[in-house]
Amino acid sequence: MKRGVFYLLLVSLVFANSVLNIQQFGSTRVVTHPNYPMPIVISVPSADKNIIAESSITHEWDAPVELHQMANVKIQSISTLIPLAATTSPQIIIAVIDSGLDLNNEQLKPYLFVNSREIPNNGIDDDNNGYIDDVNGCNICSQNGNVTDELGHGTLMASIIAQMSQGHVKILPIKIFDAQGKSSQFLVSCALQYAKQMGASVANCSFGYDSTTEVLRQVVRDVQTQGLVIVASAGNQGQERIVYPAAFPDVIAVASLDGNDHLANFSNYGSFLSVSSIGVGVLGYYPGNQIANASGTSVSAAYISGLLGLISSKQQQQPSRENMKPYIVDIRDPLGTGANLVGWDKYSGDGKLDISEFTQPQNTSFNASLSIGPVLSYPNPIRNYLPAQIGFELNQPSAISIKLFDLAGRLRWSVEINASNTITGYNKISFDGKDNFGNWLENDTYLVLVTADDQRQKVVARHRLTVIR
Ligand SMILES: [Ca+2]
Ligand SMILES: [Ca+2]
Ligand SMILES: [Ca+2]
Repeated sequence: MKRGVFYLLLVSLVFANSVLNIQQFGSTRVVTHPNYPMPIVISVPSADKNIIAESSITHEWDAPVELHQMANVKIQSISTLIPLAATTSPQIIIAVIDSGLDLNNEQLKPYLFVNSREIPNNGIDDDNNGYIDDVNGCNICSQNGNVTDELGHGTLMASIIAQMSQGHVKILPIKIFDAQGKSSQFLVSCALQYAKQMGASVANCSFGYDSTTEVLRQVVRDVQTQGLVIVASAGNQGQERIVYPAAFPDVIAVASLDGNDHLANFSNYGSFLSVSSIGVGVLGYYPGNQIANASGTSVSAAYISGLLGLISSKQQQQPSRENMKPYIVDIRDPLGTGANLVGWDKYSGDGKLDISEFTQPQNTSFNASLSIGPVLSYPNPIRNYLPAQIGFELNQPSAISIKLFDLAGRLRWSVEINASNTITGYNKISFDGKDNFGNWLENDTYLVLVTADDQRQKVVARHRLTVIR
């Protein structure tokens, strides 16, 4: 084979793998991708009919899509998953278009969408929707129900959505990202249509790209017309920058705030922003009994999707941007510069959501930070070989470790207390004034470290205790 012919073949192969074929039939367009047998069907508003002539065949390049990887994430293994709220009706179906879901996560199982028209594991597409055995979600790439999460991102988003919804959502995982976090706009289009087809009313899109295909633009408009609300993250480049799908009309575009309600340093922003939400240090599950402390606009989008599910369910309405309005709180100083930006601004959108009327303070929330109050002891100093009590306040029961060091830094006494022996409120521990070998501590000042550990956070409080005999 001549070299020129070889290159021509190679070029046409690459071309064939990345070009969408668009066929027009009256007011519908059928779009196919050479690698994926399932076409997507778009209904075209009449005003658009001139874009492609009737009965025509056109082509468009497909374009790559990248997951919004976390700006920061710390992952740790835990022995027990923190319980989520019990699921309750009415429920809103939220599609999580992402890297899949850890189906072995016991806490997420009650939240999983079930496709009752599909018989599991029989290798047959029973409901004839183009996807085999898609019982608990769908893998668009392999056209089956294998949503194994190779990245963790999808499981994290699903757990944040479940948590923020307080039990009012079902999660429909739709996998479009491979183990490298890559996908394409055709797959996004398929995923949005699948979400709508399965009855989802919200689609969480924690991913983005700078430029968009016309096909995806039309699919977004099409599913929105049918009532699907799209929530998308603004991206993590820390720039004023247009990112899709967040920047499509009527998509709820979400930026990240830090704990002070200021725009997080990694968050993109711009004219397309709708709202903002906490995006720093948010906890969620990772596959394999792990927990992640994550920061990024992905997290913020998931937060808003979950809250939208909660609000809509409480209002007994289909989710919409309008539902959120009564709960929006304006952020006037989104950069912490003392500005007074009343109403919508390009750093925080309309502001953040305040759903405090729905939160139960007694609920030990997944996102509540463990805290320990100041450590006290009585008497202090310890005198005349009398026992003392060490006390501290906890905001939730947790395992406690108390360590007493002398000023040379030597550990002299320690005790471990199970979480079941602690209470929310003031806890008291007896201390007999003796070291771990049973000897009286000599006259000195000692450092007491009290560590509370609820298996996802450790918090430490310090105290000085003096012994005078
Ligand atoms: Ca099916
Ligand atoms: Ca089946
Ligand atoms: Ca504002």
